Amino acid sequence: MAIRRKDSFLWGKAGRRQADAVDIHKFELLDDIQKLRLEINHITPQIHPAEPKEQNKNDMRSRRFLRGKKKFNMAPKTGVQYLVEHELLEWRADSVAEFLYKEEGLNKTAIGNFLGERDKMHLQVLKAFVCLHEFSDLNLVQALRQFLWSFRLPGEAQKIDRMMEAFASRYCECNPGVFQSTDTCYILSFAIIMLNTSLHNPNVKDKPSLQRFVAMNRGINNGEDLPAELLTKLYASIRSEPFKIPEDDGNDLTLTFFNPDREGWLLKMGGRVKTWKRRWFILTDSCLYYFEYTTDKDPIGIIPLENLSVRQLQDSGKPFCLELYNCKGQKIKACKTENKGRVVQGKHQSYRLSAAGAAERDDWIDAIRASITKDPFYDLVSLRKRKVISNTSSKN
Ligand code: 4IP
Repeated sequence: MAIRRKDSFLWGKAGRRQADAVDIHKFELLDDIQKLRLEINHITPQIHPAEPKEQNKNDMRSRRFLRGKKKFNMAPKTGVQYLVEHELLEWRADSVAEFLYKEEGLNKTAIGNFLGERDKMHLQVLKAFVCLHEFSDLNLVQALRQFLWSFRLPGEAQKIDRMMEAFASRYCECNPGVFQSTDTCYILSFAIIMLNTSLHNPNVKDKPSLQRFVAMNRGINNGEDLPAELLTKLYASIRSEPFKIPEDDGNDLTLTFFNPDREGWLLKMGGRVKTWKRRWFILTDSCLYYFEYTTDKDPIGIIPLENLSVRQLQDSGKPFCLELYNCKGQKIKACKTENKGRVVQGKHQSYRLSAAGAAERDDWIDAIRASITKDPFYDLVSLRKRKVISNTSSKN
């Protein structure tokens, strides 16, 4: 019994020691837990707000990117400028070109307008954009289908000229040996576009035959004929399927490509009294209309552009001037509404206009020229044909 008591005493002591050790360990653990808890509490505010911050940053970027795209669709240059300013796009030709080529939701008319600008950077972007197209082993019609679907050609002849030139260079680069020169590719591309219009526009009654298409393209390969099989294949492809044009509003490519409508503020000098008036000009249907306000329904004056020419002009009073004049030196046939509402003949020997900047002036000149020219298609192509022919005859 005594032993048992002693044992139990001994056991009790050891047990208590063990229990104490457990207690100490327990307190140590609790202490650690508490410390950890405090540490976590201390760190948590630093971790948690960081997530929404990051999240907010990303949300903000996405919102700005979307806003930039919307701006681009309304005014391409402003949109790109906005994206660049917010570091969402690099102001490098290849980055901008990739954005135009790959980004979803961009308006193809806006892309065309942006690519058509003529300053150095835009020309580089156009080049980089065209280089993103892979035309290797495609025939010319296939390549044109791809190219003409990637943006909408703007209305101005000079812009179309630059774009088709870039296209022809790229096609020849991807398919060496098919044509003897870029000019050949350029001329044939236009011939194909015209063929498309003639074959698929219901207003064109006289549909060109394959023979006529072949005849039209005689001698365009630096004085030589292109292989008949090639022309036959291209003709058949266009006949079986017209070009698909972005935001298609009909098959008439002459209309689709040449709608040089333009509007904007210009200063106009009076006919007899030489005062400058700010007027809202609209260019459409080979006529220039001017209004006092953008919202006016009736124009003050109408200038039919038939038989007129346009040129840049230095004026001591105003910068960035252009002039509409009659090549034969005659008075310009135009009409205007007088104060009392009477329509009278205009009294201008020439119309002197002043734009807000040099680029704007040049764009007006281009647009007016494109509108004056009856068929800019033919003008562009005949210019190249003359070049090819004169090159060939100077070699012989
Ligand atoms: C007027 O000068 C305005 O410039 C007119 O422009 C112009 O007519 C008149 O030319 C010119 O005399 P004042 O207002 O200083 O008198 P707008 O019609 O745009 O107001 P045009 O033919 O340019 O429209 P004449 O040629 O009508 O005198």
